[in-house]
Amino acid sequence: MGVNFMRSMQVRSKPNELSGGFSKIVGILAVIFAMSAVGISFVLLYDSNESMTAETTNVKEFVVTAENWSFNPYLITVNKGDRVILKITSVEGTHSFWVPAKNIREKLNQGRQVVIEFTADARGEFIFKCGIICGTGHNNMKGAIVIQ
Ligand SMILES: [Cu+2]
Repeated sequence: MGVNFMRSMQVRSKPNELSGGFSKIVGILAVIFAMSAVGISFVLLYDSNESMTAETTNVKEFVVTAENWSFNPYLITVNKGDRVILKITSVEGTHSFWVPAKNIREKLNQGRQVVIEFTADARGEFIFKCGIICGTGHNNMKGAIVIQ
């Protein structure tokens, strides 16, 4: 009887060992998960801090082309406070990029990129247009910078 009892204990102890091993794995996984969760939250915290500081120094870059007789894109939308970089190239003819309200006026020679940089300091819609009489469609060469 005693031997049988021991055997049954041994038999019983086997699944216990197995489940013990299993719970060890679960434990290790839980630790790994917890550590990675802490790591992820650190990353999130770091990221949110970064985006918080970036709100005042957000850089918005646009590649703009001018041709006969349009700008592409003709609508440039940014947020107030953004640092705006416009990389403008005429791909056809000689034009200019003129923002009367912002005192910006740059000649666009074909194939030569002009970089205009400014801070969007006031909300509004600022019309830009070609400032060089460039042909029959000259008056159509306009667009807007929307600062919201
Ligand atoms: Cu023009």
